Amino acid sequence: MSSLPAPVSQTFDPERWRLVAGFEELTDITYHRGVDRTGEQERDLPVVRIAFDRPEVRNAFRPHTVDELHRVMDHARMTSDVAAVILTGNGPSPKDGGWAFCSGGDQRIRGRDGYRYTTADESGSAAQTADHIDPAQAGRLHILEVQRLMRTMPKVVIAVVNGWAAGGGHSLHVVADLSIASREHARFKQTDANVGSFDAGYGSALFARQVGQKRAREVFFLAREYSAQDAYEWGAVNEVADHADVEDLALEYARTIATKSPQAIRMLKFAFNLADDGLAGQQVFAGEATRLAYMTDEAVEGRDAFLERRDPDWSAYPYYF
Ligand code: S0N
Repeated sequence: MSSLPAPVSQTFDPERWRLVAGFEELTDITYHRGVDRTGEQERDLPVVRIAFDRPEVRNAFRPHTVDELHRVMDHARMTSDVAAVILTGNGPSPKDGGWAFCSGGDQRIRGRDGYRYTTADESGSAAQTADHIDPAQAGRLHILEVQRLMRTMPKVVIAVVNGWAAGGGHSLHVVADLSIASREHARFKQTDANVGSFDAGYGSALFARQVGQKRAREVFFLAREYSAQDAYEWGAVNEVADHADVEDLALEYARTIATKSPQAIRMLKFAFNLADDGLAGQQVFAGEATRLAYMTDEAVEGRDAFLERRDPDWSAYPYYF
């Protein structure tokens, strides 16, 4: 039996998780694999937990946070026995006990010319000079790449909103496939227009598809604060749970999803996305359809005919079943 991981959040149960090997050096994110330790042998569960780990700033993300988030999300995407990804925020804040899912982009390091921050600098200070511009990061809104990854990965992403979901953090919950909210601590607020930013993609347009145009415009234009119950009533979250239970509930969702056909879940996710994602959504759906088609005898006949330098014989494959 391996030793238990350090508790990274008050809602985190070390008995249920192990650190993912190769990701020990993360600073802004924690990344764990679900485990079942109830039997003789420790057994991996088909779920990972990704959490923002900057509770002192309500889990705001700086460029380095987004780099790490993208890396672990992509690892989760490629881990073939992972069916679901839980995205949440560690907490509470050591400063004031406040809870956050994510409060969006770290406003201290947002610059007119894009991000002027290098991963070597831990200060997060706004006083960066041209000397410190990292060309690989300047001006990048690469949280949008994370959004696209969440949207296109063939797994179910479950947002556990255990505190503030504000600005770009609100958008991440919108992009997640499912959301669970803490009855006591989840708060929703779209602050983008307060700080001169605007998620004019999924964060607003997909949100409007979820809750309706009038409500979405209210949320963005007025930047009011809303409770878990409000979000539930709009259909923006799937379930409201006691704060102590939100992660258990997410694990239960993940374990249930893992009892379903992986192919069916994947095709359904891409089908749900298709209309809203336009040709990019069609491409993702079509990629899966093509992959399935390659497994048919008909497609094998086409391939073999080419390799054997003969005309394909389609006679066994009807135009109508
Ligand atoms: C979340 C809010 C509502 C919580 O209020 P509460 O509970 O009263 O806590 P505070 O006292 O306000 O906060 C506690 C400490 O945390 C710091 N802090 C909170 N949020 C941020 C943040 N986003 N960036 C930096 N620091 C943050 C507070 O300053 C405080 O620190 P101390 O203890 O030192 O005083 C409330 O905190 C709030 O409204 N936060 C700001 C939310 C916000 O406007 N977020 C940004 C919105 N826009 C985006 O996210 C767009 C994406 C984005 O910015 C971006 C992303 C990638 C690339 C570029 C960009 C870009 O636009 O430039």
